[in-house]
Amino acid sequence: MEPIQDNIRERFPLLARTLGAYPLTYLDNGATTQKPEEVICAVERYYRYQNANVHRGVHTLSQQATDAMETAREKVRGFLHAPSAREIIFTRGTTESINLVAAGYGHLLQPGDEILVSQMEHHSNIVPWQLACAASGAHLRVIPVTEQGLLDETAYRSLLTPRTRIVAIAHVSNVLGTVNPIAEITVLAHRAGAVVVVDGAQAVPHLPVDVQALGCDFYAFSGHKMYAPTGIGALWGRESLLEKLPVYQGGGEMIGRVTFEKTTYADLPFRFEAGTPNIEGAIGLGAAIDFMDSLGREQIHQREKQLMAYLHEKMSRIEGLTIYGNAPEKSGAFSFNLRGAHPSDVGTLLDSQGVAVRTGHHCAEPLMDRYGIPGTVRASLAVYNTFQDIDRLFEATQKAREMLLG
Ligand code: C6P
Repeated sequence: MEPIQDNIRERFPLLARTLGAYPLTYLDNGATTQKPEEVICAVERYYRYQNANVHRGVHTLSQQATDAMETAREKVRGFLHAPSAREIIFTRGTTESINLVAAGYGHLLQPGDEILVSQMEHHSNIVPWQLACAASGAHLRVIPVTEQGLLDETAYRSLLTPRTRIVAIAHVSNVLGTVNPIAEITVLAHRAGAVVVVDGAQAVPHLPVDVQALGCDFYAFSGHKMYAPTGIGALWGRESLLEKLPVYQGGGEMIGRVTFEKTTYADLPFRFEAGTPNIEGAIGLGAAIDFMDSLGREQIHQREKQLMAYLHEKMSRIEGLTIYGNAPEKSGAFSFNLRGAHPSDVGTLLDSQGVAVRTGHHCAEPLMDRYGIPGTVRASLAVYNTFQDIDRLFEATQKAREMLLG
């Protein structure tokens, strides 16, 4: 496949916007990406020509909508290289996917069991496990992060015991950009008898992901960070584990037979999809997967790798700039602070120059505590970013520095 060119930007209508006198430099892709024509058109097409509820009607429209949704499920299966589409559950996104697993384990865990999370987790991969601990009497244990922004592997090994039932870990950190070695983490966790739940929110937009090669047990992600609409995402789970997981929500779609005395549940994956699903979201997600496949997942990875290397090299030239996260394998997120300046002041001054970044704790407060900082400025990449975007970030940061620090 051909390397991706800068003209990929033309497929994203929003990127043509200007902000005042400045062209938009969109570097907040870790929060959400812009959407290509293909995705916008797929959603529009659904509403113009296909809209109907799914899995319910015998009429033609309903069958077509059902086919479109199930085709999208198959695309997600292929996207993750999962063995079966029965293992793909549509959710609102990463947060709901992790809550679904954690709520189930809240019923299965015993007092004294342990759940391991890392210090670099997003709140979405902490709070659901705290709730599972509260429900079950299990304990949360934390794998520390090194100064460089890596998981402390020695600590991880010593935290793994026969009491460990779950290891819940980000594939890629939304703050540090660190790519965690999921395959190795999983081998060790399985040896201890634990299941591995991976938060893939910041990985799927950037890296080819193969859940069978990773060996993990659950994998969660959101569509909106990978060019799809908001409000849709998926959970992949190993069929043998999903079969044993208590249901998450009750309602229509998820049942086999309901009487007042007893309700039986539908087969996988529908037993975890109560209520009318986000049909247009699923179709949009399918279109986003087609879009990424048309570029090549490896080509996306290679392009962003070059951008990340340039980002590091260029921003390191700024005096008084601290970079958080210096892992050898890093993807998506680039966090920094200017010595003596508050991150939100820097972010506001960047915005006034047309550069959109995120500032604050990035829903990773324990990680901020680890570094003793209130927050960072975070530039995060997508496939449509260019070297010129990084030059603009560099110049705007230099200017912000002069304005704030003289
Ligand atoms: N991080 C960011 O700017 P949802 O909101 O469910 O789509 O994704 C939650 C989530 C879970 N894990 C990780 C690693 C994430 O980065 C996110 C979302 C955004 O970093 C918004 S806080």
